[in-house]
Amino acid sequence: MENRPLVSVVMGSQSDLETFKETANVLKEFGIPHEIRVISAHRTPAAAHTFAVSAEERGVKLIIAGAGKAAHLAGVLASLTLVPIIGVPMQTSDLGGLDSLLSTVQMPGGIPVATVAIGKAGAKNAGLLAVAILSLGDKALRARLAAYREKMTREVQDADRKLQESGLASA
Ligand code: RP5
Repeated sequence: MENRPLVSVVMGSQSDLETFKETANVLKEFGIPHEIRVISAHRTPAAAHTFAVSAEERGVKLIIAGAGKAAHLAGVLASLTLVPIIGVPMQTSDLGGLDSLLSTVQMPGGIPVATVAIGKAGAKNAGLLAVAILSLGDKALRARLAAYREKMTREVQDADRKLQESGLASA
């Protein structure tokens, strides 16, 4: 039997999937049981409602939600559940994602959406933030997150060492 998802990843359109692959890759890498859904707050409002009000009883601990333009998906879901929501603003063609950013981050006081950066960097960080939150109650997961950070540190150090050895770094 499939593990029950701890994290739900919800996007407003199939066109957001390329961005959310970044989130899925992180959750896969850390072995977090998750589900990925396409649900739109304005095109499928009844499905958005059903999803949000049933998330907690299905065992979902965190929702990562993202939509583009002024779609408000993360805020709408947040209004319907006590499950914490991480919002990912999609990059857009007209305003570069500033529209999505403002519609996600500027929630009026009372219903929070923890918003990450626009686009792929935000989608990746949403996954990592979910891992960090879940690792508060999971020592093994915390150790894997620490190892992930250490690997990043080593990669930067190696890049710097190679640059210094290349002769290009000083004149
Ligand atoms: C939002 O509108 C979606 O999240 C997507 O980012 C944007 C455009 O959607 P499509 O017209 O490509 O389906 O609801």
